Amino acid sequence: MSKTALITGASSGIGKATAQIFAKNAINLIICGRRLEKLQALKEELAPLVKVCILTFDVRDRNAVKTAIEGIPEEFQHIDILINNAGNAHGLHSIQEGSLDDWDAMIDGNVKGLLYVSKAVLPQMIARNAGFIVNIGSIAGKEVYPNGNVYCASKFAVNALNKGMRLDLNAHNIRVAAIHPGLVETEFSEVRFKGDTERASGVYQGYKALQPEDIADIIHFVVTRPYHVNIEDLIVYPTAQASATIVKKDA
Ligand code: NDP
Ligand code: 8X3
Repeated sequence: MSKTALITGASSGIGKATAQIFAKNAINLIICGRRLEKLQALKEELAPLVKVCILTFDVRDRNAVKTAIEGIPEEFQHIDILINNAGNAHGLHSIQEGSLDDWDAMIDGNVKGLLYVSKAVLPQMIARNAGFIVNIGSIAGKEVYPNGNVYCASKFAVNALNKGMRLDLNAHNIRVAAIHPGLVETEFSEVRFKGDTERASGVYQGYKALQPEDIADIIHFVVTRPYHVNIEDLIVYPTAQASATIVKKDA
């Protein structure tokens, strides 16, 4: 029987690439995000391959998350795989200069949003005694870097929640895994630098950054292992990157 995956943050970057590789491998999709037009274009692209359902909600809005997921059409209600991917960094400032709005966006989106979505999806996985949750963390959840403060804190929280879910869901036969990428060339830096495309593209210049497809490929590998295999924690860097702050760039 074909599987169904719910992917948050499917309108761009890692989430979109994951939807694309899942579709090529016959996994039906529930694609989520706030930008409906991006999700519609993705649905148009992938609908010839698999069944696709669009959900638009802001992961920070607990009622919107609950309503959207409870309202999923019948044929998509059996969710085998949840990819908790939605998230972003907002700003790159010292703790004394950071903005409260940016902090709220990161804690509410990256941490509370992941919790709201998981809470809404879990009951049917627990009822079936099966399921797979993949949490997209970051190397920022393993190492704090200068001016990363609150984004790093949000991803350290994802790292802790991954472990917490793994412990609590063990009795329910549910697999839980985290993937922690280093620098991936997506809209991430454009969001972090609030539309400053020059500064954003500079982040990925002078070396070969990871591409969203690289992470999507790994996510697909992780979720297609035999059921008794759980790859719990993976850190993925571009070859040019040795730590959050050490990147070998062309002179
Ligand atoms: P993108 O900015 O390309 O994609 C982010 C996705 O998250 C978009 O689809 C966006 O959809 C969605 N999203 C963001 N905030 C919300 C929200 N409040 N409600 C609903 N959806 C939201 O970045 P990436 O693909 O790079 O990021 C995906 C994940 O990977 C994030 O969790 C990020 O922290 C993590 N990551 C990224 C790295 C990188 O270097 N790029 C490295 C390590 C981890 P929309 O705007 O339509 O709502
Ligand atoms: C994204 C990677 O190094 O910008 O999580 O935090 S980094």
